[in-house]
Amino acid sequence: MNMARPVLLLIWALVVVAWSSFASAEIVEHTFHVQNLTVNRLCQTQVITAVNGSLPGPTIRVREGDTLVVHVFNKSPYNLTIHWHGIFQILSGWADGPDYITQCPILPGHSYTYRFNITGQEGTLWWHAHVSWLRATVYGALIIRPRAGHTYPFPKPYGEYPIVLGEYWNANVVDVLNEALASGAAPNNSDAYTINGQPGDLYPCSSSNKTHKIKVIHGKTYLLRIINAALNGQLFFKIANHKLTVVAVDASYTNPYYTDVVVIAPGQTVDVLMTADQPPALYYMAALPYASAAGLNISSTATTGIVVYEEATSSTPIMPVLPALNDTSTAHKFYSNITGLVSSPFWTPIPREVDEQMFVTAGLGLVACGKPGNASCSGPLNQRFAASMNNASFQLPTTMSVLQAFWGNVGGIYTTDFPKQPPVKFDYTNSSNSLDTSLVMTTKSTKTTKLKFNATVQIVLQNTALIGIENHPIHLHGFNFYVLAQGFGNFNQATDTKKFNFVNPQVRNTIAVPTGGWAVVRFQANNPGVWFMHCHLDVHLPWGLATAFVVDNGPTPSTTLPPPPPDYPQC
Ligand SMILES: *[C@@H]1O[C@H](CO)[C@@H](O)[C@H](O)[C@H]1NC(C)=O
Ligand SMILES: *[C@@H]1O[C@H](CO)[C@@H](O)[C@H](O)[C@H]1NC(C)=O
Ligand SMILES: *[C@@H]1O[C@H](CO)[C@@H](O)[C@H](O)[C@H]1NC(C)=O
Ligand SMILES: *[C@@H]1O[C@H](CO)[C@@H](O)[C@H](O)[C@H]1NC(C)=O
Ligand SMILES: *[C@@H]1O[C@H](CO)[C@@H](O)[C@H](O)[C@H]1NC(C)=O
Ligand SMILES: *[C@@H]1O[C@H](CO)[C@@H](O)[C@H](O)[C@H]1NC(C)=O
Ligand SMILES: *[C@@H]1O[C@H](CO)[C@@H](O)[C@H](O)[C@H]1NC(C)=O
Ligand SMILES: *[C@@H]1O[C@H](CO)[C@@H](O)[C@H](O)[C@H]1NC(C)=O
Ligand SMILES: *[C@@H]1O[C@H](CO)[C@@H](O)[C@H](O)[C@H]1NC(C)=O
Ligand SMILES: *[C@@H]1O[C@H](CO)[C@@H](O)[C@H](O)[C@H]1NC(C)=O
Ligand SMILES: *[C@@H]1O[C@H](CO)[C@@H](O)[C@H](O)[C@H]1NC(C)=O
Ligand SMILES: *[C@@H]1O[C@H](CO)[C@@H](O)[C@H](O)[C@H]1NC(C)=O
Ligand SMILES: [Cu+2]
Repeated sequence: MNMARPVLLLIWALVVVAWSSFASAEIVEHTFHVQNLTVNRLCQTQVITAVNGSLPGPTIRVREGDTLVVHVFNKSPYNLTIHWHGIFQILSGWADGPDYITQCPILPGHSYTYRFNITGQEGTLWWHAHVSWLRATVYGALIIRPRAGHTYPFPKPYGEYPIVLGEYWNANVVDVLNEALASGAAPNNSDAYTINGQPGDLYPCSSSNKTHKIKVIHGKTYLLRIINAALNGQLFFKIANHKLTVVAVDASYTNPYYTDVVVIAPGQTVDVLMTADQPPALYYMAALPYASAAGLNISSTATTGIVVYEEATSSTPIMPVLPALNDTSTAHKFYSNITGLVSSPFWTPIPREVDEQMFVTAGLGLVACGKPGNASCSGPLNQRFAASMNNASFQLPTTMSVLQAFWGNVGGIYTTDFPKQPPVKFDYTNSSNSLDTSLVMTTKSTKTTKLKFNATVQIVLQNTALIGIENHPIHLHGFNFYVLAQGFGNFNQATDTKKFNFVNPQVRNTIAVPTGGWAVVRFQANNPGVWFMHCHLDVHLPWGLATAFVVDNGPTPSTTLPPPPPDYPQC
């Protein structure tokens, strides 16, 4: 009796431990109510579209291996979709979200349930609307922690905070976009950047009690999960007097990278450790744009939040010195110097044989005004602003999603003739041909690239100087890619290939291609479906800076896309 009881307890404990590790994958279920919300920012009230009455919307927390189910009720006046940015969506492409690529929009008054597994990735991702400009206010963090019994590849932080950077208009953002699309001009600039939905107290009517604050205890280390949810602004981010250690980007672990400044493009995430090792006080965290294009007239007021030490006595926060808006060398140092963590459990070796070699120019251009009579448009040369990849300016279908057309073998929705090389070779980054009328005009089409299942794809992304050079953050849905090299000027096959990092390249889902330069990425197309690749500046996406990959099914049921869910929205 005396012996049996501890033995039974031990057996019971072992069973519980074994069961909990088998049963560690959970179904995490949430409901999003998307509807009008009246907010007060910058001395004005504004009706925005928001999830569950908050800006940012709810933070979703899962563990690697979980199934996420989100019921989205569209009670807004606009067509809606939600994208789960950076999630692989293995065999669940129906839940990816970009409008007319993987689904038709959820109409006002309708709903759709997004259901997918989260496997093989952990860290910080986010969700956002993927239609029109709604993601300006429809966004939130999506945090993937290690599964039960697993740990981070760095010392466990004492606490953690999502830091979601945003961009705010004192206007209805759908109207701002539509006004620009109608005239052919560039859309109105935003009025402020934000940290967790607040511009911060350097802006008018943004008193300190509205400014986002995080509490820290002296001597403790915190994990800050920084997300750039801004529509168009790449951002420099600093915390006064504090050093930061980057441990992950785009939910992919990195070697520790020590810095006092983070640079983050829309679509990207950066996880940093911050030790509260300074004298107890108040310290601003602040973000200001990295404006890679010349001549942009953007806000030079920093958005701020406040790091509050528990023992602080002073009430005046200390401000960091931020880089100049055009500090490309600071941006490039950060963007190019981070390396991937080969010892991560999710690391896979870089495939050395390439099946599809692509060279893709990315940048701005113009499309013919096309207004009746000889009316002119308000873009450069009285035409319309446009953007393209390999001179194909992407046009969304209107009657069916590309994925549904692929699945049902329906013709007339998209073509598979996206060029693997630029159709015209020219001195891509030479600013003297910015407005060369023989080069700058482009045309609309829905050209995609068909890929065999599991093909290895390498893409040289080359920025052009047409209209103007600019750093474009190119985001690929459905896959992470290795960033093999980056540089300025025109990519040189002979010399730049030698710079490829096959040892520990950074792994990302969004690459900020250097302004007037290039980046080389490689990925393995091991997931059937339709995967959008596009500029994550929402000023350029509707202009056509996009294309898509159509990846065939593999040979087995476990590599074949299942049918769409019963509530899949139709056009
Ligand atoms: C959103 O709001 C609905 C209705 O109040 C609630 O049932 C749901 O739990 C909320 N979802 C989240 C993720 O907070
Ligand atoms: C939501 O706001 C828009 C204006 O942005 C307005 O036209 C619409 O009537 C509002 N809808 C509801 C249900 O309040
Ligand atoms: C998601 O995970 C569940 C539970 O492990 C599994 O039954 C289901 O087949 C998975 N779905 C996909 C699309 O792989
Ligand atoms: C864009 O800015 C112009 C000039 O300030 C203003 O007249 C116009 O109303 C703005 N458009 C929208 C949709 O807010
Ligand atoms: C915030 O600060 C303002 C001005 O300092 C004050 O009028 C207001 O009552 C404060 N609001 C809250 C909720 O503390
Ligand atoms: C920049 O924008 C501000 C406010 O919108 C305006 O006052 C200023 O004149 C503009 N500057 C230039 C150089 O266009
Ligand atoms: C950045 O802008 C400043 C003026 O605002 C200018 O003096 C400087 O030359 C610019 N630097 C670069 C690298 O363009
Ligand atoms: C990367 O860092 C190394 C030293 O840490 C430095 O020598 C190099 O210039 C950096 N690269 C860039 C592009 O700044
Ligand atoms: C448009 O311009 C062309 C060439 O300048 C001219 O021949 C034509 O009459 C114009 N049409 C209208 C409707 O003004
Ligand atoms: C793009 O195509 C247009 C025709 O649609 C042509 O005029 C232009 O030269 C091409 N430009 C480039 C850079 O390929
Ligand atoms: C895809 O190809 C890689 C080699 O490039 C191979 O290791 C892997 O098993 C393949 N995956 C599938 C699902 O066939
Ligand atoms: C909303 O989506 C439906 C279905 O695709 C489409 O017919 C309609 O034009 C869209 N509305 C707007 C305002 O884009
Ligand atoms: Cu862009």
